[in-house]
Amino acid sequence: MESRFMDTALEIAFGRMGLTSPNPAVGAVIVRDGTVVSIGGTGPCGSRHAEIAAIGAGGDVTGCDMYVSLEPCCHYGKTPPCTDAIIASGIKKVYAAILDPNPAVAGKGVARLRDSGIEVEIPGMLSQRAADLIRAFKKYILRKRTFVLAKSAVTLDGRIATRTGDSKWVSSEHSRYLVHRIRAKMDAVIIGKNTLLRDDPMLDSRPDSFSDGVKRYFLENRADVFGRDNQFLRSLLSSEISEYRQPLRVLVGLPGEVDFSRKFFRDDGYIVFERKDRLDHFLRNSTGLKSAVMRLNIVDIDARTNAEEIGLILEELADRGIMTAMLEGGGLLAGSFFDAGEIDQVIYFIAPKISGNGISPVIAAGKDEMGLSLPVRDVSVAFAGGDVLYLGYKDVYNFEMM
Ligand code: AOF
Ligand code: ZN
Repeated sequence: MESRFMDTALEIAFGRMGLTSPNPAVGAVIVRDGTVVSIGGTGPCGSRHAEIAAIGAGGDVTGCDMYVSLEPCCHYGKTPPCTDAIIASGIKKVYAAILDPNPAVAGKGVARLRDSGIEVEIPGMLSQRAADLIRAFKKYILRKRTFVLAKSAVTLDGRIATRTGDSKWVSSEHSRYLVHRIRAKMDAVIIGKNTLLRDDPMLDSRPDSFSDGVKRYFLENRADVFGRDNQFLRSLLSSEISEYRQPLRVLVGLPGEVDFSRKFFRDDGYIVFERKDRLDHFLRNSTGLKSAVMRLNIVDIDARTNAEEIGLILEELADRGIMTAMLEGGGLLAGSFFDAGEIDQVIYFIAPKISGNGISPVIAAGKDEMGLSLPVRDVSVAFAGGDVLYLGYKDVYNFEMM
């Protein structure tokens, strides 16, 4: 096993992230005698899988090895099983980084290959890196809910804005550039109505608008990752991202007045969620809002509690093929996801400044004892300009469950 080939497969997988949902992004590399013969990545959902792309690009691959970032599938989904194509191609050995958490596959792909005489190895040391690329898929496939990344830029005293609400800017240009790169990998970004009104954000991915100095900073050997060697973070810092996908804009909570001149409403790439009881109340009390609501992409949520509301929003998004979403403000929005137990990942940019007072990134009901705080696990840290980028997850990636 040569880990450099799996490095390539993982890089390809990262390159496809955000372009395949709700299918996981996978990379495959075919090797003969220590030389790469062909590579492939997962196509848009419903089209070909990474292994099929690599086999298709490889000519005669009899006797070759395949390195793939996820166990090859063995079921008929929207496409036929990759295992059958691998068997037919004459590939003699498969290195798979991790098992597929999809119960339809989950080890059966490996078994199918072995039954046909193909040697399969799962090199454990690479499983961790592959796992971080499919965390969202795992939640999606096992719970049919969208994976939530809570992103914040905070001061050393943990504020996302001063006491007057000013927040331009907490973090460095380098950090903001990375946020645009993260957006390119997200299926959706979510804001609350206060952020809509106060910031009028675009919420698109515009890394090209940053200076060459910032772009070069990450390419010039500053891309060290400390703590867990997280593939998503590693690639985020230094890979070329050639395709910038624009995420769906999601607004949770309708403001009392809908101002269509907000950038959020500039085209159809948005959706608004509001609780059914509140929407009915609004509509009874405002004729203006009634005509505005007719023009909105709005989904009403029939929920009685906050946790129920957030759960239904994440199920509705998952139904629409949204596998990943990033919370982009403000504190109340993150607070309601926190209270609902639906923050799966955090990325905090910690800026070297102290504001003395101001707004918290998570305004929730809170916990009475420090021991009840949400633990953040599998932590990685990197530098972004003068800021520290801190990344972690709610859950430890559990390989045994699969
Ligand atoms: C692979 N290679 O590149 C990906 C896989 O509906 P389908 O046919 O597209 O199958 C989707 C399932 O296949 C998905 O839920 C996951 O288990 C697996 N994804 N498998 O062999 C790939 N993206
Ligand atoms: Zn497949």
